[in-house]
Amino acid sequence: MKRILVVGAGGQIGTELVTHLQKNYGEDNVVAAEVRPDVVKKIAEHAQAVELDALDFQKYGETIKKYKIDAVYNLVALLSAKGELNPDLAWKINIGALLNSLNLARELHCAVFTPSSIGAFGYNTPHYKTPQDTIMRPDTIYGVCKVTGELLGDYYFKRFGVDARSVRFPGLISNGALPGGGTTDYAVEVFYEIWKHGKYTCAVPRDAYMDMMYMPDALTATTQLMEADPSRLKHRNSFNIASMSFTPEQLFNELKKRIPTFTWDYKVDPIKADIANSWPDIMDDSCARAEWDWTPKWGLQEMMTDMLAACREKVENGEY
Ligand code: AKB
Repeated sequence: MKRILVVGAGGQIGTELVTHLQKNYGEDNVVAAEVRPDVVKKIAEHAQAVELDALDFQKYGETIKKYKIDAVYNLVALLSAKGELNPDLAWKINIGALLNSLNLARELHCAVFTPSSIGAFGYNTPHYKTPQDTIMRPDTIYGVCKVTGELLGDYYFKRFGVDARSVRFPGLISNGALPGGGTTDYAVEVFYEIWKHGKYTCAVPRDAYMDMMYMPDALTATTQLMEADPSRLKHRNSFNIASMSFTPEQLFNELKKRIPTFTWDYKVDPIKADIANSWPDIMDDSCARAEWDWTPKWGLQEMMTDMLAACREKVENGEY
């Protein structure tokens, strides 16, 4: 059985990916690495956990060796809106963690998964049915890091044979750890605020279409791609994957059908507005479907039912 190291395990994706990987590969074969000591303590209640700063090359390498790791899932990232507030730091963290992952994978013979994002695209990318291979000139430092990451992943594969694979995640909707500093965070926050205050103030413009995905589909996509037959992969870094796309106004209207007392307004953040408007409305994921049988299972209505129930419970238990 493969042994896996998840780096940045305490974030929105890592929190749920660790459990998903444990189910697929067994608890003994998954190690969760995280930089924040308090979060490491929490993870240690249900997984093998280590404190690790992904920018510390030596300790990162020692961890891979100690646990005899076959595949690294590098989830370390400063997200899009937060990145615009400190571009230097975003580059340092996002590219630093990626380069360490790729160089260690080269040296110690591991596979690497690093998420890319809809953030890899920009204003001059076709926004409707965004093709797999198209113009990539992002307008954010987050996007610059994502495009760099995609290119480095393919370079390390072609030049050094590192098995690097990746998907371009849409905005991820989940009820584990909260996202922090993304442009698509509104689509998570609203599910908590609806139960807590019955109203929500949205920082993204009402008509900004963006691809979104429910976390269970994102987790399936991740392991499915990492287990895909390499001889079928014409692409590697990185695959468009899509399942739903909506504007804030459309989501809130759907929520109001379920909870008629729900109200909302907008206090648009110009940074988030600019980012949201530069990203695709909906991506074409036909290459992922053809090359590794990607098929999403969660649509808007099923996602809403699940999210409303899970977030209600968390609010009622005082966890939000
Ligand atoms: C963000 O909004 O920054 C992320 C993303 C889409 O990559 N959720």
